[in-house]
Parts: sequence; C-alpha cells; structure tokens
Amino acid sequence: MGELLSRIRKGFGKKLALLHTWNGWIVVILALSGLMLLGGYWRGVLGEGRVWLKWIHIVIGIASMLPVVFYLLLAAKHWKQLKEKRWQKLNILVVLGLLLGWFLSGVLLWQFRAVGPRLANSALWIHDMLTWGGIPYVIYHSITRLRWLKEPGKRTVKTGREKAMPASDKVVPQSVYSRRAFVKWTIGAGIAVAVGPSFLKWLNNSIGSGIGESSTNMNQLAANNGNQLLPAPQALPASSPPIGGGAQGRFRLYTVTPIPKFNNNNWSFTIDGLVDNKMIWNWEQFVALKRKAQVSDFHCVTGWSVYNNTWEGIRLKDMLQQAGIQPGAKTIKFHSADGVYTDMLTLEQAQMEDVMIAVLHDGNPISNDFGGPVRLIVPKMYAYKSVKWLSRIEVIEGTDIGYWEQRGYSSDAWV
Ligand SMILES: Nc1nc2c(c(=O)[nH]1)N[C@H]1C(S)=C(S)[C@@H](COP(=O)(O)O)O[C@H]1N2
Ligand SMILES: [Mo]
Repeated sequence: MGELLSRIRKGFGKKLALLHTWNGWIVVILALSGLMLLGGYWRGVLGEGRVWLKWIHIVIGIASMLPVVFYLLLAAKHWKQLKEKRWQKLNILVVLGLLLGWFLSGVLLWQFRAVGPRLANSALWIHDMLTWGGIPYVIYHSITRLRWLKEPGKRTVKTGREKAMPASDKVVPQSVYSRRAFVKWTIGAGIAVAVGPSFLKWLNNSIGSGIGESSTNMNQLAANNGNQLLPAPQALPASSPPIGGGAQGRFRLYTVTPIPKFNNNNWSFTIDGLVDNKMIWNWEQFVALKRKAQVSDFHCVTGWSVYNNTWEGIRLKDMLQQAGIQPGAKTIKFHSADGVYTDMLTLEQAQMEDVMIAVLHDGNPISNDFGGPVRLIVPKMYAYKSVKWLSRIEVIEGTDIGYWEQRGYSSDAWV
C-alpha cells in the first residue's frame, strides 16, 4: 500500500517536472523573441525575419497556455502537497499570473485590428510591464533554482536528469543554508541594480496620466534636436498653443537606420517624376511654403499610439496640385533621406485631405530622431506610411512596394 502511494506520487512528481521543463523553455523562447521584437537594434537587422519572428512569438505564446492548463489540472493536489510552503505557493501564483497576463495582453496585441488602438495601447503597456517585472523574476528564479517541485523527502531522489538536492533544510548544516540565502539575496540585488534604473525610467515615462497615456517630453526633444536648420519654422497660431491641446502618448523611436542629422547645407526637398513642374527647395524656401494645421492620432502596428497630435505642414494634396500630375501617374513614392526607407500611396490615397508633409508637431520643430525636419503624416494609416526624414516625392507610373511591405507588412495599412 505504502509502495503504491509513493509510486503514484513519483509519477505525479515526474509530471510536474516535465511541465516545469516545458514551461521553462517556452518562457525562454518567448522572452528572447519578445526582446528581439522590442529592440530597436533588431528591427534593422532582422528585416523580413521580424514578421516571421512575430508569428513564432504569437504561436508559442498561445502554446504557452498548454502547460498552464495541464498544471491547473494537477494544481489542487500539488497545492495540498505544498502545505506550509508559502514561498513556493507564492511563486506559483506569480508565475501563473505572469503567464496569464502575458497571454491575455498578447492576444489583444495580436488582434490589434479587431480591438482597436486604445485597447492595443493598454495591452502593450501591460505586456511591457509584465516583461520588465517578469524577466528579472524568471532569471532570479532559475539561478536560485527555487523549484516549485521541491517536496520534502524527495530532495535526495535522483530521478533521471534531476540533480540531487539536499535532503531537507533540517539536515543541511546551518552554514550552507545561510550561504544559500546569501547567494540568493546577492543575485536578487544584482538583478535589481542591473534592471532597476531602466525599469524606473520606463515607468516614469509611461505612467504619466494613466495606462500608456503619458506624453513625450517636448522640451527635452527640442533640446535634443540634432538638426541645425535656420530659420526655425514659425508656428501658426493654430499650432502654438496646439489646437489639439497637445499630444497624449509617447512616441517610441522606431527606426531601421542610423538617425540622420541635417543642416542648411545637406538638406533639400524634391518633387519629381511624372509632374509638370519638377521642383527642388532648400530649407529657406521650404519653410516659406504655405502650411496648415491639423489634429490627428498616430498609430503604430505594434500597438502603441499617440493621440491628439497637432501637426503643421504642407498638405500633400496642395503640393501635388502645384507640381501638376501628368496623365499615366498612378503612385506617389516617398523617399527618406536616410537612403533606405521608402513607402508609397496610390494617387487617390495621396489626395486625402489629412495627408501632410509635416514640419511642426505641437508647435515645435520635429527633432531629427522623430523624422525632422520634415516627415510624412498619413493619419488614416498605420505609421509605417509616415516616412521620416522625407526628402523626395516621386510620382510614378506603376505601383511600388515600401520598405516594410517588402518585409511582410500588409500593404493595406488602414487603421
Ligand atoms: N525613414 C523612416 N521612416 C519611418 C520609420 C523608419 O524606420 N525609417 N519607421 C516607421 C514606423 S514603423 C513608425 S511606427 C514610425 C515611428 O515614428 P517615431 O520613430 O517618430 O516614433 O515611423 C515610420 N517611419
Ligand atoms: Mo510602426
């Protein structure tokens, strides 16, 4: 009878061990792929691979619920076994909470079109926050091998690839125990020191007036503007103070190239291709062009949005009209001065009233990190259409495919 019981228990322990291993690998793969999706560095390196990586992340993210479901089937029994082991119980709750939170917010991000930008924005915030808290926790957990599997009386059992564990805390010499505690605290403190500052910075940037609703610090941006272009554009009364009351949300730097810098000598703006009047402006001429102001929202496909932006600039429609579109023209191609990034609109899309060649954001010159001095704004489409460092508009005959569309983004960019 006793033997039978212990057999059953052993089988149970093995099941838990297997779940733990699977869950561990899934978390590692999700963490790595997730960090690569987040990192600006990888954005440029991965290219088309980024779209694949995103799918892998989504599929494994969904699969991550399998060990959770299986565990929940065993949970009642496991919970009883853990009895007084409060820390292990807490660990299980934390891990389950992390996995569920990542999963639910991940599903919203995956379904960003169905749920709309507001919800996607909050989901991204939650996904990020869990990552900032969860990854250090998981690292700590795996380094200190605080196993939810540890059961009294089982720690000496060498099962398969499991390593031998001290028999129990009672027989472990006090010095070893306190050394272990010391190591744990040291590792914990190390992780806190390593990740803490960036985490606080991120929190400070993003908490602001609620979930994902804080704003880009405009003064800081103006101070960090690497462009030196004179004269500075004088804001229309409509943009200073901004008619929209100022942007809500934080622009994330999403850039696939090194960030260019401009001055009066190396900046120019061209419109050419199938137009009657090819034109090229230098900065002094360009700031003198007639501008309009508009308020619009800005949405990235990866889930973040910035609302209520007051953009001031030249309406694309007006510029095209002045240039005179020739018959046969079908597509407007936008070139970035980074020499790499392009995107396009059909002639019809380009005639939308709110497509703008923007020069000011909330009354300030657009800084070089965020695409200044001049960037395209297509409010009704996802922001990969909003080409930064816009320097050339080419009117062409056939169709074309932009930087991200070549790398697997949908050519349908409607929000
Ligand atoms: N030249 C250029 N334009 C670009 C990009 C880029 O990498 N290079 N990224 C696009 C994407 S995907 C987004 S979300 C926005 C990001 O704008 P931001 O960096 O000002 O936040 O710029 C778009 N325009
Ligand atoms: Mo984007």
